[in-house]
Amino acid sequence: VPIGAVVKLCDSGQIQVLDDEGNEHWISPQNATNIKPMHPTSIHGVDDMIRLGDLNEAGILRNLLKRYIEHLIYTYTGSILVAVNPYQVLPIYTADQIRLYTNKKIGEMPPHIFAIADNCYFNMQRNNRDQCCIISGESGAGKTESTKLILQFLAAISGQHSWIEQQVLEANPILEAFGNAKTIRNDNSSRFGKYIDIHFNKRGAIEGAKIEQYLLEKSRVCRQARDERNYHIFYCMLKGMPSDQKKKLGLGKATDYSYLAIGKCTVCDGRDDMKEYSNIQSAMKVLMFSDTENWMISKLLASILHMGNLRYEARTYDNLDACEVVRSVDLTSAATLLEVNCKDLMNCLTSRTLITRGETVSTPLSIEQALDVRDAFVKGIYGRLFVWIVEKINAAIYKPPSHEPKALRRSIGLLDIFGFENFTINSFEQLCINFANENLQQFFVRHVFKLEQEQYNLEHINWQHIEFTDNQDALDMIAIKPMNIISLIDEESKFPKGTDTTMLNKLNSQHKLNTNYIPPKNNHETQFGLQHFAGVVYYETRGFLEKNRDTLHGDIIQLVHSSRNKFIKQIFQADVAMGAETRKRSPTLSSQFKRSLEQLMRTLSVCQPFFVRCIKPNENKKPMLFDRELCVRQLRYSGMMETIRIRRAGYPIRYTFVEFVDRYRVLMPGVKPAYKQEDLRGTCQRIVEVVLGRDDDWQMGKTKIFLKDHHDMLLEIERDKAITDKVILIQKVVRGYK
Ligand code: AD9
Ligand code: MG
Repeated sequence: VPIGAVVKLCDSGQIQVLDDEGNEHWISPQNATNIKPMHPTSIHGVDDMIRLGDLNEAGILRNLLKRYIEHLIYTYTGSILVAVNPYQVLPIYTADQIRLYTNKKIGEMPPHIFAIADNCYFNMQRNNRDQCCIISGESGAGKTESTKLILQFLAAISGQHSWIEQQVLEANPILEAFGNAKTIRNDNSSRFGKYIDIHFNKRGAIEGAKIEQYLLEKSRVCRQARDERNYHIFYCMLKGMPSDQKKKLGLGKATDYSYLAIGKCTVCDGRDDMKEYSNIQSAMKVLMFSDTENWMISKLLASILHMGNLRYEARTYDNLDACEVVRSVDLTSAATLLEVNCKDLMNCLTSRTLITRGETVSTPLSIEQALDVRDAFVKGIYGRLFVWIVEKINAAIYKPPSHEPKALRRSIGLLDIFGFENFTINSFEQLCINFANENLQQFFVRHVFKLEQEQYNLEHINWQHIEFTDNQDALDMIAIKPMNIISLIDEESKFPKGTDTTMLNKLNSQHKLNTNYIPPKNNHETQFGLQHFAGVVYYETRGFLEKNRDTLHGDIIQLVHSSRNKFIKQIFQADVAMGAETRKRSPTLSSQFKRSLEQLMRTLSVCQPFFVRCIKPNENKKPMLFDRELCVRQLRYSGMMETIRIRRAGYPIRYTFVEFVDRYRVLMPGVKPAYKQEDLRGTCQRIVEVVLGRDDDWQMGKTKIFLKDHHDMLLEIERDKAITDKVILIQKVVRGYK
């Protein structure tokens, strides 16, 4: 990637330059041909990249770098916000800043996440339409922080300081405690996706919200990679819970538990688990978790930790591999907390009941099988607990529409999912995460490139087609076309004899010719690769089917059924009610996930979207470090070049003639409302010509007028003025009569 530099000295043909990263170079005349002068806009940078003179990768990159160094982390591309993670607390989120950004047009103030939030809010009211904010970027890029900032802004300008606003805000610490964890990419990585829909009443005040969650990474409860942690809540509980309570639960410190110490990392720099615990506790109070419920949750968490410490010994019965749980405090503690019979728990964890020809027989499990059963049980508990917690939060914050007609209620949805991931070893979870990101990318591509250009063509305006990279093919292969990857995995999961190997074979034979599929190099390899929009990821297939099936065997459900712990029974209620046969046929994880993503995409497609593109400046979680290679890669795959090009050439603001005349006729005295107009198109044109000038770059289509973002700002400012003038005039008239 070329770098920007300033000439310092010219000496006998040699040039000395200082580059953007502060390094000095001497350049000889032979090499000087590689040097290009910079466009004046690039030297100091621009806050909207559509005004960039050097519209090439190097120019874009330099613009972001230049601004980043000055702590200007936000940059527009039209109304799309690019946010580079500062990895430090900047003084730009104060109450004063909120006030400064309230009720402003995009472009009136320097780029800011608050401007996006303000515009969402304004658009919701102006257009009387639901809005959504799609926040994308890879793991650690800043999606979750951006989401919180938008939420904070919306709560502030909705302006009631009400209980419900506080509840909506306090949902976050709870969700993060149970659903976020330290990974090598991000110390507070979201291991689930969420869509928060915030509801506003007709006066624009927050009246409630609803949270949708997607696919928590359950495997983390039992296993973490090196230098990673389990979910925050475990460490917080062990650090923050009063000792008498801990004693009742038989708890010690984090390093005592194998589920918490596998990653060899039980503390996280910059996080105070003890303080977090008290924050979580108070948030739970705000969201109406009762003391009993809270205690029940702690009991389940503790039982998980005890179960993780169980030790097994191998045995052989009748030449069959079998095992036993070594009797220990952990075993009795787990049984006590789960309120089940200790012997039953032990049986469940070491054998399974099979029904053959109407007879029930108990077969022993090998150590490996037994460990799998235990882990499945633990994941089952944690996953259901998480779902319960989200439901509990929704019960507090979600208010079904009252008798007011539905049209009076509007919403802003914030989408914050797990970002694109590529680890050394990637599994089923990463496939789901990356599949979700492909979906979001397609939503972006569709909205910014496809639908946009379709409109221009339909309306017959002057337009030069802009090429873009479409990830539809990859998405088709993963989840859309017949025999797609997800459906093959699913089919194999339902097939009783299916194994990870037979699944891989099927993927290979079906997709080996697809350019987006990378088959294993030989028969021994268990990985396949996919070319995602954000790069190639290799997936390790071992364990795929098990994770996708996500079933608990009947003995475990039976055990839960026998428990005297009402809470665990409640979170397993649906499973207990189901019965063995239905349970076997219950939908797999990937099919559930696929369905919920489709639902999400439908929801988003009826909203007016805003896009925030988060960029991760370095892999070290460090401030002021701008890794140019890393950044350019993200800009490239997110289609930033093409986005700037289309936003620069395009007309993101559109009104039908009726809408336009009715909104802006105040700008031209004597213009009648649209319904009284005969020549709407002509009137429209007259208004724009007067306000924006005949030669400016706007266009009249067949049924709509096409404008630039800055036109919108200008028109709105003029309109505000005109209305204020009118009000003043009316006041004067009224006073004059007195
Ligand atoms: V993941 O896909 O959930 O793994 P995110 O959500 O994109 O990821 P997150 O918002 O959690 O990333 O940001 C990572 C870290 O960067 C945060 O914990 C902060 O320490 C840091 N960050 C991000 N944005 C900001 C910001 N605007 N100001 C200060 C920030 N720090
Ligand atoms: Mg996140």
